[in-house]
Amino acid sequence: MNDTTLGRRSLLRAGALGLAGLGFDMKFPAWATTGSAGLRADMPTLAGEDIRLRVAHDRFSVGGRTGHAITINGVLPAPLIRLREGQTVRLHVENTLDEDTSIHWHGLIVPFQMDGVPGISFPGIRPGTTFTYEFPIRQSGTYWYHSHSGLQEQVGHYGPLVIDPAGAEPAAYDREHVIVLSDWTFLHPHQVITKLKQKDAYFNRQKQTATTGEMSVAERISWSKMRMDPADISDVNGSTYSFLINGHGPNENWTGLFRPGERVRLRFINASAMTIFNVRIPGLPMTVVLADGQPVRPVETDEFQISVAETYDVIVEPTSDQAYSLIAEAIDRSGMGRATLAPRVGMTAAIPPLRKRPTLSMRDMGMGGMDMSGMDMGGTGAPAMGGAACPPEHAAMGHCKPGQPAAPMHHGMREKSLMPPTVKVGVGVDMVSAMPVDRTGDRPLGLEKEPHRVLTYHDLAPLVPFHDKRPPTRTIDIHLTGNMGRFMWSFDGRKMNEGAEPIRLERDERVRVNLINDTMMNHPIHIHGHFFELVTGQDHGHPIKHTVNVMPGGIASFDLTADAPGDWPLHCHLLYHMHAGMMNVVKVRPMDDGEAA
Ligand SMILES: [Cu+2]
Repeated sequence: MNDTTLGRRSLLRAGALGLAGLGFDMKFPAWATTGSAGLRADMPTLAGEDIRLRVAHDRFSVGGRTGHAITINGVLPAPLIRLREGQTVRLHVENTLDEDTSIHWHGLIVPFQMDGVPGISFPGIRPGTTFTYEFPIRQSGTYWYHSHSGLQEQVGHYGPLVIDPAGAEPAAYDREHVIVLSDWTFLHPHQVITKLKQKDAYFNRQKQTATTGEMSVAERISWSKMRMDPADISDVNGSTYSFLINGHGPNENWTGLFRPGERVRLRFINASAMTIFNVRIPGLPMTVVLADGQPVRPVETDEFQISVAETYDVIVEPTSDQAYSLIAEAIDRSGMGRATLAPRVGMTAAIPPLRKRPTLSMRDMGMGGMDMSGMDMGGTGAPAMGGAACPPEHAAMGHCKPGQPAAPMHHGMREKSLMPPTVKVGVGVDMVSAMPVDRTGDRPLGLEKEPHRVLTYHDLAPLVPFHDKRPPTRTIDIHLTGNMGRFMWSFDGRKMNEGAEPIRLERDERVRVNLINDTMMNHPIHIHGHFFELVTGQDHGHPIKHTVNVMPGGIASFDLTADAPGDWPLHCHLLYHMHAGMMNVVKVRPMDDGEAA
């Protein structure tokens, strides 16, 4: 069975169930209601200086089934919070659950006590209590907010946050829609974890057999010798997930309205727990104007990949009186989110079938710099690669290309002697990238051969250059490590909850951080309280981001100005990876009162 039939069949099945069997009324915020005319001044929205949010147990329905959810003010996604740069806001969060909760303001520059991470920034919000966050708004753009407690984010505890600039809007538009992408499962999140730990690739039901796929016999033998599966793209996928757009499943077909000739701004937020999406609107080019809330030089594309926790703002200009399908295809092609942009409710456009499932390449295995012919898969490694990352003195020149290997060498995937002594090599580290390379200019996984334009990080140029022009004075290597079979994830082989040493930064220090992915999965790495410059080596400058997707077997480097004193999480934003321990704390000292680390 190919992916197309799978996709069509599940769509038909869900369609037959329809919405008739729901049994209760779904409540959506106005902006997320189908047929929305977009964000308008007369729309009820959460704005002003005092905002009340109530976290509660709730129910959520999609595809004819209803399950347990945790919602904010009774809606999923949570309400849109709309603020203005320069204001101060007080957010009163009431916890009606029987467990602790929290809200983290993703991408917002706040005092660290207001960052909302239990055990790091504050104690959390106890059941039956209200916590008031208060902070000045020092930025503008598209952001979001979500629980940082347990696995609540998986069951609906997330919503969009838009900040209007104090001055002129960098991108002119006539109408705007918020597009929140997410993944929903009727399994309890703890059941998801149990299944992930019990069986390697439990949710991956698209396994490549000996008789299918495009791989040669030699390639298949290589993969099986390495005890790895090139179809392991996502840990949790469409076999359990419904992919939602603004809280609506594909058949509910959330529709956003436009008038032909308008410039329509779409604020994409990937609020998924685990799903990286490929986004396209067939027939309609998209001009990217913001990435992670920060303005970029407008760049036109036909498709972009949005990793978990990233945001992209795009402008589209539909000129004719027709509908367009908005497609958010899961990275492993196990399903899609689908919505429609149309001049009138009820209009639809063709839905492209799911494309062919991608498989991992040698580059994804961390052998990016190697000559593939003559590869020794057995694992007789010669260590001493060194110099994988850019020396900081090259950073300011903007020509740095981290991760270029010196020469082709023969390594195995499990040659742990390649790891530097700073990495703890135990059962939690099951593979090593022998030759990791900078992949920030690569097309994202699975989009390598698409005939149309595909956005890469190299296409992103900041509209306003980063304020700190100093070259970094120190380099920190962080290895993204894991044991896929046992679902263990960590930085440098040490899990957060097993006493990983915090990363200590001097206040106002400028550091180069090299994220070296020793696993075969994408990891969206996010730092709280700061934006960084993603080192792309492009003459047009380095984009300013809060989250970077580090490709399998790849290196991504960023330059950070440690200007926010406090304790800040640095973690993989795949919820179950973070939960498994792929997280650490960055301590920036001294504090204002002189407190050292
Ligand atoms: Cu991860």
